[in-house]
Amino acid sequence: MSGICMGALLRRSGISTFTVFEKAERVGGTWRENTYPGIACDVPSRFYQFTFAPNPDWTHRMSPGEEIWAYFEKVAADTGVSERIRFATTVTEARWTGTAWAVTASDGTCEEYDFVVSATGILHHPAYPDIAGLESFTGPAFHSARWDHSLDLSDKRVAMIGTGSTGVQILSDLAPRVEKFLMFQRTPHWVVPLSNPEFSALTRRLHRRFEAYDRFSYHVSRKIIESLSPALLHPGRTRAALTWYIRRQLRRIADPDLRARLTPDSEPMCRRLIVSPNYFDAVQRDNVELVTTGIDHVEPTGIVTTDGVLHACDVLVLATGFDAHAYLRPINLVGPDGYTLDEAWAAGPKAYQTVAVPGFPNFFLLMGPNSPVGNYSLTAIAETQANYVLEWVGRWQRGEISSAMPTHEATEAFYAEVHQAMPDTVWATGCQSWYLGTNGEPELFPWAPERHRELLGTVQDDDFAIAR
Ligand code: N01
Repeated sequence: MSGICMGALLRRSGISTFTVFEKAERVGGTWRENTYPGIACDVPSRFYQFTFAPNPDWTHRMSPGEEIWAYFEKVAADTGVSERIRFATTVTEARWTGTAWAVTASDGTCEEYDFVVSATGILHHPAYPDIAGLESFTGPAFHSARWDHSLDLSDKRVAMIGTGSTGVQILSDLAPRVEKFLMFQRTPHWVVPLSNPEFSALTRRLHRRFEAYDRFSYHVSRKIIESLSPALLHPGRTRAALTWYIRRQLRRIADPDLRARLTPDSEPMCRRLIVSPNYFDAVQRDNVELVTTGIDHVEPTGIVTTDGVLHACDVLVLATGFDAHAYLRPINLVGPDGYTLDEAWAAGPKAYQTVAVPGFPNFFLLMGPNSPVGNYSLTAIAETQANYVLEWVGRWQRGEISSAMPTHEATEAFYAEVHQAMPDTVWATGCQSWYLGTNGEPELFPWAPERHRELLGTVQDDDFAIAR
């Protein structure tokens, strides 16, 4: 998604001398990799699109994954980015030569580029649980991002480990269509129900006919989502009201025992808030069993919990999330004097204002560390960051710079502010989640998304070491 965004903005500014390296055969990133049943975006579609590529044809308030994937393929084709993509090619190394980046790829090529932009996404390295005996299971077993569509699950007992956003969507879609659904929950998550109405033909026609109306809808959706940011960022009335509302939703669970087992002991929104139109109905179905006893090991025929009970199943789904801290690694990024990204990030990923790393000239990240990902629209963040990168590329084109990288001082100053602001945020109220970095601090942007736009709206020359 972010690579398409960068490519499209480059092309719009008249630059075609770039290559997008894509490890797979098609574009789409997370929407290509994740095709599990029930996949949809939990950010309203009107706001989960690029401002330069409005889509009047979204079918739902929160459209299904397949539709989003088709949207990104269309954007890539319409903007001419597709022509610049080298498919089925993995970048293995990018090494600074002193004047440019030598990029080595799996097709045996090594080419020089003036800039390297990492647009590798956040959630693309599946995390597999370390559970004894997992490989001994004799039925199909797969990660949610590697769904096996060849299977007919209608007469199967499906066991799923993991109850995050992915697990909730899978359960909600699949439970009515299988014989039995066993959901293994380690920690309950907060879930908020939100209806997902279909857009009428008239609405779609209006969006098609009046682009201004589409732009208006984008900004309204953005405003609504941004109006909730005080709840995430500061203790106070907005957080209290939203917390109260989210907690109340559990009343939809009729059985007090089930309700108790589904009630998290962390603050709502401390982990990513799960949005689902039908989870509360699905989890109360007769063919759904919630297992909250810890998993001891897996046997050929099922999962054994710590109380010694064997939960027999035919198919095992691992909805166990992703390694969200790898970013572009294992690509070997080597800056001047052989300084590597692994060295720079030995104590955890860090980026100046989310987009650049000291020691690596003309290198930028989209969706880098501390980007305001939360429950926000990633397309909007990518666009902000890609426009920032474009500003540097423009300077280079005009001959104003030959290279630029943020200083250590500016990066540390940014992190001093991050550390100061973070304790007030709901993400720091004490819960485990993929938001947390190795130092235990959320790797998020501790201010409103508007501030991210403001920060990246102007290039601060003083924060950079610039070679002319
Ligand atoms: O992953 P997660 P996800 N034994 O890390 C459990 C985005 N997304 O794929 O809670 C037992 O949230 C783990 O348990 P616990 C979105 O940003 C967006 O669901 O850590 N359980 C947890 O329940 C989201 O936040 C959409 O105790 C184990 C689950 O696995 C992000 O992707 C849709 C375990 C992992 O939850 C990741 O969501 C889907 C073990 N050993 C996803 N190991 C949209 O709609 C892990 N777990 C846009």
